[in-house]
Amino acid sequence: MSIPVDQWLQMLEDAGSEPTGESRISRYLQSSYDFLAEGKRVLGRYSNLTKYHLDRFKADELSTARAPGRVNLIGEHTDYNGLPVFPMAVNRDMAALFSPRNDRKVVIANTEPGFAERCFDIEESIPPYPTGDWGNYCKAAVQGLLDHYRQKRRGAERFRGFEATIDGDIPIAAGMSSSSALVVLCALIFLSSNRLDLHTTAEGLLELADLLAGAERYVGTQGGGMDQAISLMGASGHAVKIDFFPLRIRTAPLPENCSIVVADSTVKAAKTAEALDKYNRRPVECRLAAAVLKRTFSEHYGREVPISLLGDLKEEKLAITESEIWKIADAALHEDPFTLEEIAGILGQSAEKTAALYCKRRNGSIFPEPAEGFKLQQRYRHVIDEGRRVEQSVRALEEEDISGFGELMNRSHQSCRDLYEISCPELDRLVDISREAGALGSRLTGAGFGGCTVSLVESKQVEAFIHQVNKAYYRDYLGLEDREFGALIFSCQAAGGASVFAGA
Ligand code: NG1
Repeated sequence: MSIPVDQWLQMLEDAGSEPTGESRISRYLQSSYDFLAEGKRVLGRYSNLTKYHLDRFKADELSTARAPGRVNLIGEHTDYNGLPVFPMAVNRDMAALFSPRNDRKVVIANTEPGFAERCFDIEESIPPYPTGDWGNYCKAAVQGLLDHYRQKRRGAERFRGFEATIDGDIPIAAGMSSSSALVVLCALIFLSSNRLDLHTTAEGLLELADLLAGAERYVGTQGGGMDQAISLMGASGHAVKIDFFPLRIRTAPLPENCSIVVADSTVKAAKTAEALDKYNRRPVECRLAAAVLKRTFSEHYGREVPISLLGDLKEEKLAITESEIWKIADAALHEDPFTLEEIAGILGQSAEKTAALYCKRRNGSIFPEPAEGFKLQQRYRHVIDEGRRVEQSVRALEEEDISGFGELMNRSHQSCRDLYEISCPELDRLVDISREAGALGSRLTGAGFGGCTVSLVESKQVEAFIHQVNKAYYRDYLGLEDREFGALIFSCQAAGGASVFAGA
């Protein structure tokens, strides 16, 4: 299935001399990247990756794979609540060269010196590295697939490992999902190394996306399934609306006269233990809000009303009219934060049991009650309204109502800032500056607490827009020198989903 190294080198050379040529690597790269616009950069990257890989590993044959990052246009923190998101895959990715091994070892090197090589054995239960270690994303993918095939009784004990060199050009810890792209990439490498074909059909991709969303919890986040799904199923030139439980996708063309500009606030949204707790507090609050609502609805109707996620508050799911749903839900959640004691009282059980049911971290420890209490009403309001904004945004794009879409993005940011409280002063400033610089809409994107903003800008204004943001945010607000901020703001193209090229 793999390509002999000399053929690979020859193909890279052919592609270099003839960027739009018909060689197989050239065709693979063309279907994965906007080869005409950035062929030179792509080839430079792959040449560098090849050199690194061949210096490190003794390979006679090679395969390659890539998994894109994403920018979420709207729909923040809705996925794990069972409500839709609206991201696009971007032309920034994690790419790898790899070869299967004959034993059960996984060896991963990285062209980035900050990511030291990792090596682990494929075993029934793979012990994680310390929290925050990059190798955990690879372990997450391998463990997830092992568990999947073990359940299907597909000879998981015979799986073999691989050696790979990885090169990423997605800004790290910036809310563009470099970590999920790494999970998806390692999953494709593992599947291809073991001649498994889960990723080769449309239904298989949905199954794989679901499986990897669960698998990534290995690293300790309690996130939803947006990032893995969009990395696997991105569509060139399109944003993708993703619905959950069950996972479904629908593409919507992006307007040709507009660009999507991503700007890094430079505040790192790294997934350290402390940052994980900040992030995970939101899913905890959403689960508590859903539990309180389930109890209230069930008492009101004298039957068990099936609410386990905030996204279950739907007429078709509950067999209750929309207007009744909102009347009861709005009345059940007061504005003042809830104490654990009060929630336990509503649920008719002890505080200990409530904490054990709804406030557990992945490692089994209990998430502590925040000093200010649990802000159930604010979190509920954001999630429900944000889900509606996603539906409205898809319609706006389909009707080519660009300013309507921009306005929804602006409202989303406001809600992320005031109700979900996942913004920070730098993101707020960057969003304000972006709007002053002509963005039709601008908002934080991704988990929040730092990372990037996404702005919708008329294509003919992009250059002036970037110039003004450079000046007002990076130079005047952050006090950076010109040479320091070249790479921090860029417009990105909607790219296709992850792929493998094994030469077959
Ligand atoms: P990022 O920005 O990649 O940390 C996280 C979650 C998403 C989603 C967003 C917020 C993971 C892997 N990703 O994304 O599922 O909940 O936050 O919309 O947990």
